Amino acid sequence: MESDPFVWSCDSGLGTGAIALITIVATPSTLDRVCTALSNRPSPRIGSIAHRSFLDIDDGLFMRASSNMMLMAPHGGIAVRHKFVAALTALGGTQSEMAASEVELRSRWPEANEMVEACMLETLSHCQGRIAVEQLLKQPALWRSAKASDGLDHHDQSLRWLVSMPTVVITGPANAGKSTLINALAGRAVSLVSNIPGTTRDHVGTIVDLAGIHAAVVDLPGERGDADAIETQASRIAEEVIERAALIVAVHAPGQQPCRHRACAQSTAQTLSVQLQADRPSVDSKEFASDYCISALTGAGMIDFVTAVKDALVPPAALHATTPWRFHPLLKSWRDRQSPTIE
Ligand SMILES: Nc1nc2c(ncn2[C@@H]2O[C@H](COP(=O)(O)OP(=O)(O)OP(=O)(O)O)[C@@H](O)[C@H]2O)c(=O)[nH]1
Ligand SMILES: [Mg+2]
Repeated sequence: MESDPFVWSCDSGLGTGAIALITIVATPSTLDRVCTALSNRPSPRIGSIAHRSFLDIDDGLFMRASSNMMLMAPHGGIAVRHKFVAALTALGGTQSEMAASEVELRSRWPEANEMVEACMLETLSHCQGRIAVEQLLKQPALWRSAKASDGLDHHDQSLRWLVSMPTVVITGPANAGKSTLINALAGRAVSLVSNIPGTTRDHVGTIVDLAGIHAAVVDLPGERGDADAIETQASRIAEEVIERAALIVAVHAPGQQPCRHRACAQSTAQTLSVQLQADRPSVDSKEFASDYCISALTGAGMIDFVTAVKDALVPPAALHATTPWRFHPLLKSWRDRQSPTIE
């Protein structure tokens, strides 16, 4: 009957307290086996909580957090805890030094040799983009060779858009060429293009690979003085999108006055100003200063512009760092235990 070993941890610590919080991480069948041995009934359904009597000594809550994790809250007194720990040990359980969240992560990635590898595999499973993958693959070696004096927070902010997709908004006056630009970036027709001002009446977004970094690029409706009720409503939604933006691309066409949503002025996001339609001859083209002058129609200047967007989202210096990057929230507590003197 002693099969399929499992790990458990006491997240409330092993001192006495009103309630002990014990977490078991195991396969679903082992969770059922352990639960039945303790309380004569299998584990509660995923996401549910059951009040159980157990070991003929106490009663308390059994909570099924996920397919392979169950939390139990028996009385925290010495006698109950001792009986509980003895029962778990007899059933094949090993107490883990790690926090329950770490145990669960390791159980999801059994092929990982260490915490940082499990964090890397977990993050790789949901991040996108060539640069994110390259940076993550470098991390186990960087963490292994890191000295305790190496700062941990240094690159967290700079590299955050590699693991959490940034929003890049394109904003500017009607007819500037915003929809033409998003279509060129996406390499397909995402947004309607026409020479009628006000063609884009609501925001349109798509995920774009910007020189190796994936971003949600959003084409906002153009700003016009004579907006109708629907456009005014769309403009309010656009302001909310701007508030969430990691980067604002403020565009205008030759001869147009650059204008921005009110939210742009309040935003702390970095802004790139861009003159579009650079292929069109215009006496006014130098009138308003811009960081970039490009043509989405001919492709002129597009490579430099896309590189600038990528660099604004993730500074190149951070990509060449030789100190570790805390790309997963569990790495902080894990590292603290490895090197108690750090920070
Ligand atoms: N020559 C030239 N024309 C362009 C370029 N980009 C856009 N246009 C033209 O400019 C007009 C407006 O383009 P859109 O992309 O619809 O402009 P928009 O900023 O999205 O306009 P709204 O949706 O009304 O705010 C269309 O006739 C496009 O063909 C460009 O790079 N060069
Ligand atoms: Mg448009």
